[in-house]
Amino acid sequence: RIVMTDLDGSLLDHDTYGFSPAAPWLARLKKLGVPVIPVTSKTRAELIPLRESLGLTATPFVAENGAVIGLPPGWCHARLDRPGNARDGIVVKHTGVDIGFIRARLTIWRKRLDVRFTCMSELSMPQVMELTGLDEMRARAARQREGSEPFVWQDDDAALETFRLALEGDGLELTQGGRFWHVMGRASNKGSAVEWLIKRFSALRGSPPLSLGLGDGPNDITMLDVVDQAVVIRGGHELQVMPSNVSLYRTQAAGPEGWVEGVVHWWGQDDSRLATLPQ
Ligand code: 2M8
Ligand code: MG
Ligand code: MG
Repeated sequence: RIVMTDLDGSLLDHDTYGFSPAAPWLARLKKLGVPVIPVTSKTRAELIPLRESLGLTATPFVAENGAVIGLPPGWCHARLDRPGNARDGIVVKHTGVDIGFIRARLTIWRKRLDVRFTCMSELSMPQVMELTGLDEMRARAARQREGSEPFVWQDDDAALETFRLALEGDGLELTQGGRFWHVMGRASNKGSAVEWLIKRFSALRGSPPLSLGLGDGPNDITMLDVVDQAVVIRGGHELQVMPSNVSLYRTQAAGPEGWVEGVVHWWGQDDSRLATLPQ
């Protein structure tokens, strides 16, 4: 078995970024050897302290909505991956388009189309902190992007559609998180990254896992479409489009309480049911 989870608004509270209601389940899954994989808009820099506090340093992660995948040593393949050069031995894969190209195209289209938006990299540090509720260290880490740029849209819906078409011609795509729009390479999204990790898991363990996915936002739909069991966690705003997964559960509770509700829905209250589920 394997868990693929969004962080903001799902495993983490939308406002406080706390996860205490989910802590007992994280401990239980760890004890059972079930990998819990963060699949998030957050950056690699943000994930360093977060994976530590969540107790998820031995599992892979998907950062920047799929643009970045990190593999810890236990998930590396002797012939497919070069040894990680970072101190923690993580092998980093960049699946999409470089941030320099993304920012250059955003600047060009803003001028040509005369549309209004502000990128996270253009906001001052106090503005990022104010908008997200992150402290200074975390806000700084959120700005260390490698393959996706968050922005605040300040124009109308029609202009957004024109902007979307323009970016499409550059091989770029938009996706929507809890507070920001994100622009990234068309080949990268949470769903593709999750499929890739499931294949890697299958190659390493000899058989495919039963996968459970949890998320609250439009950017989670591609992920919730490729897992065996899906959970849409109640969020701040109603999803316009629902995942098409037939095994879909929608929670009553939001954030980490909703996360627990979703895990319990599929995998039961107690360890006895969990232990009898297929691997
Ligand atoms: C951004 O991501 C969230 C995901 O839902 C959003 O779009 O609102 C990213 O900039 C991420 O790096 C950051 O940690 C988060 C903070 O709320 O906002
Ligand atoms: Mg979210
Ligand atoms: Mg997210």
